[in-house]
Amino acid sequence: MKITEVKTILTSPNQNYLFVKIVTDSGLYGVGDASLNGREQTVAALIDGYLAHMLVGRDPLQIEDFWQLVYRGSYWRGGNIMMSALSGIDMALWDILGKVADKPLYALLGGKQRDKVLCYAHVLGSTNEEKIARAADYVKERGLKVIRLRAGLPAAHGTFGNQRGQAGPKVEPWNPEEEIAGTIDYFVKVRKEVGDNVGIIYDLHERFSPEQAIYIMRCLEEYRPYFIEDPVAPDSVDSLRSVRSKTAVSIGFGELYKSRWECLPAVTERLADYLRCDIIRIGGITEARKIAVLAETYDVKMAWHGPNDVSPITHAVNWHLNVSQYNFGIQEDGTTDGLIKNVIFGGPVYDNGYLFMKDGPGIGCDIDEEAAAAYPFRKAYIPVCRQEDGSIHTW
Ligand code: CS2
Ligand code: MG
Repeated sequence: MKITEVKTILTSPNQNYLFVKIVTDSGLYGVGDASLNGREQTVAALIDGYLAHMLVGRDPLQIEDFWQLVYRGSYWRGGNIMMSALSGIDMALWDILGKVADKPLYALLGGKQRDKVLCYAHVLGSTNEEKIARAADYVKERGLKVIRLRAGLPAAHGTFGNQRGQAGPKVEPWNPEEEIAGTIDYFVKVRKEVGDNVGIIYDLHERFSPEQAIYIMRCLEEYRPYFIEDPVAPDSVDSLRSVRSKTAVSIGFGELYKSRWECLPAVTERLADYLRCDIIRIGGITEARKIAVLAETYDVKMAWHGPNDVSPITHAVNWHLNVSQYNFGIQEDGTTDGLIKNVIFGGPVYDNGYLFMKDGPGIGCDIDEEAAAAYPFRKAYIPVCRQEDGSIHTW
């Protein structure tokens, strides 16, 4: 079997996405997700301009070899653009392998250890009052066992605040004292609203300094967070070490990691209880299974990143990894029932706090290219924060 064509598909139903479709001379093809919110066109250019030519004519089942060829063969290691491109291609190659073997992806990873996947959803809204009411509704009406709150008062409008067709990033204000007080107040009110038997994750979204994060986490300790996510930015491991050494609540970390090697301190020093790598950021399925085993070795659970700016293809890959891994922790369910469902078919289905998927070969998703073309790509940017003095702050 040989690869005959590699397509990149940019589309913008409810949000921008980038897909990879790899076609073989047998007629079988595989699909992958290479979406990188705010930089999709650059990833597509890398695939179209450099990587596609390296794939055509290759045996699609030589997956690991291609991964090493791109990661080590490029000399310039990794980075978000390279790893997103590699991840999308890697997913498509595993999808082809599953179709050749006529087995679902989880069967290629060692088979199921569970049939359903515990998940959590984002509680979003434009005011705290709205979000607190929605949190209660999610628990009572949708049966969620765990919910996720996010820093940023109020939450950005639109999908992560990015409006398509912008000339540049939307600017949101950042006032640390207001945010610290608001974060604690919001969490306490949600805890009172949903009771003690519901897990509450708070994504601090890399926005606080170590001392601010330590203060917040100590204030929240008595309210038992399920985990505090991204208390600090990933750039300085010492910041995470400082937070870990001075707090006693679970930490989820890692969605911004771009390689297995970046994960090492958080895993080998147990600076995190939940490792939250993103399959697209980290190098796809080939890399994800290695990272899960690394984390298992240090008793760290996996909580793969699953926002709504990755597609049902990535959510499906998360699901296959989750059912087959021993050290599965919990899955973020940022899936959207929006227009993306007109473009990508298949993927996990939510029911009463868990995610399920029906059996099928490979990843279990497909793409309607005509439907994708009906939603032309429109450049969008992730918002930025500026402080009162006008300086930039992590969004
Ligand atoms: C967030 C993400 O879900 C999360 O954990 O950190 O939604 C993040 O804001 C987006 O992926 C940014 O595009
Ligand atoms: Mg996050």
